Amino acid sequence: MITIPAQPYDYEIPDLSQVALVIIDMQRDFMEPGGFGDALGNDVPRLQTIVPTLKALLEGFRRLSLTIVHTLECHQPDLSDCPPSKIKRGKGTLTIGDQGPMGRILIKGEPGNGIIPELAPLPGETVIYKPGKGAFYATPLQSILQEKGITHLLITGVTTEVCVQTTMREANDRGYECVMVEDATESYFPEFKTSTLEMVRAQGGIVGWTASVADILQALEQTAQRAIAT
Ligand code: TIU
Repeated sequence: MITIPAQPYDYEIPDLSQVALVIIDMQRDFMEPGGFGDALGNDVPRLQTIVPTLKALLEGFRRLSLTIVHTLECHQPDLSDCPPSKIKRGKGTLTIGDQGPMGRILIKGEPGNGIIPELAPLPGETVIYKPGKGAFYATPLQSILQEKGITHLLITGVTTEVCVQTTMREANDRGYECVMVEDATESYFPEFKTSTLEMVRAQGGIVGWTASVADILQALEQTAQRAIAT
């Protein structure tokens, strides 16, 4: 059993084989000027603060050969998977499918839709392309997790109260034991990040737990070292 200090109480994982790191939408479209987040009028550079901590967690998972899932919010070039309501929403300077400085906004395969180079997936890591905010809607994520025997998810990425929270709620309803990683998720609105973390762990962990990268890494690495020693 792996025990991670967390809120509202310790989080336990029966075995390292059962946990996955889920990295939500660390894409240029949300992280850099000229992308979708910027077109919606957001303070885009503030998302950069989590890159070093999230990278440390990703590298820890790679060192321990644990399961890693990356997601990207994107649409087909013909927008056949994008509801008209989503295209109309926001009244930003550019909308989904429009040509921007990094290619077409939120379109799969465009330069601006890719994951930032610091966190680029490696071969063997699962990559989920998702048309919605949640990572389970219209994707093979649940069947992939079932096939791998994953029951516990450490959820990270951007933005805390949109795609990260939606994914965590979808996962919780599907029976996964979820942690939202406090210093590996960020929002354009600092108060929304704080509120989301509080909402998740209120009422005895109604949606799950929150924990820090340092506490997670320490617990996972101690367990792996114990396994080597025995
Ligand atoms: N706008 C915003 O905060 N987020 C999104 O549109 N997508 C994700 O959170 N990935």
